Amino acid sequence: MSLLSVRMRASLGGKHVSGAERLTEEEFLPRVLCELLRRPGEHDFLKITIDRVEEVIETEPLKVSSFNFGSVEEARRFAVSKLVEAGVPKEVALKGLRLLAQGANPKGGNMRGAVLMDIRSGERLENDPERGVRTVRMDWKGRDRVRKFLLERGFTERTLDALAVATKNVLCGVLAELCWSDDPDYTTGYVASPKTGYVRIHPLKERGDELGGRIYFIESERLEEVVKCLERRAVLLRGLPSS
Ligand code: PML
Repeated sequence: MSLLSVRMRASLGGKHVSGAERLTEEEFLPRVLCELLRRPGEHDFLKITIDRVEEVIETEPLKVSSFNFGSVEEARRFAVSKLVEAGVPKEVALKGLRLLAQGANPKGGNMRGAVLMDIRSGERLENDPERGVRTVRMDWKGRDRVRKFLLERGFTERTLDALAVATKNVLCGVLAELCWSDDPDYTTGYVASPKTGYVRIHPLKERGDELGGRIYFIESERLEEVVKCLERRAVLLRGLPSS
C-alpha cells in the first residue's frame, strides 16, 4: 500500500507550539491538509512536509489503563514502579524521571525530541542532546472513528496521538517510555512498555510547569536500528484501543 506521510510543525517566537503526524491515501490529502492547518492555534511559523511511503506495517495499539493520584509525588512514585515492572532498574528509572523534571536539554528547558537512555547504565545515547530523537510516520487506520471512541470515554486528542507514538516505539524496540507533556495545562503523562501497555498517570507534574518530554529506555547495542525504525518506518495502528 502506498501512502503519504504528512507532518506539520508550528512555532511562535521560535518556540514549538504544535505538531502532528498523518499517514493518508492521496485522495484524502486536501482534507488532511485543511485539518492540520486549523490545528496549531496562534503561530508565526508553520511547516508541512509530505513524502511518499511505500511500505507500511500494521499493528494493534497497546492496551490502555489509567491511574489517578492525589499528588505529583505519589504519581511519580507509581510511574517509577511501572518502569521497574517494565524492566528498567530503579536507579535508571529515577534518573530518567529527574531528567524530565528538570528539563532534559543540556542548554536548559525541554528538548525538541526524546531522550534515548541506555536501560542498563542510564547513559544518554542521542547524537544531538538538544534535538533528541523523534518518532514520526505513524497514524491510526480510521482515525476519526478511534478519536470519537476515545473522546466519548473521557480520553483526549493527546491520548490518541501519544498512544500512536508509544505503540510505534514498542514496535521499534523501545523497552520502556516515560512521558509527560510540556504543555503547562496538561498534567497527565504515561509509562508505556510491552509488559505494562500504555499506563496513563495523573498528575505527573504540577499545573503551570512548562517542563516535559519523553525518555526512551533502550539497549545501547540496538541504538542505530531503533533510531532508524523510529524515524523511517511507517506504522498504522488498526482496531480500537482496549483496556
Ligand atoms: C494521555 O492523556 O494519554 C497522556 C498524553 C501525553 C501527551 C504528551 C504530549 O502531547 O506532549
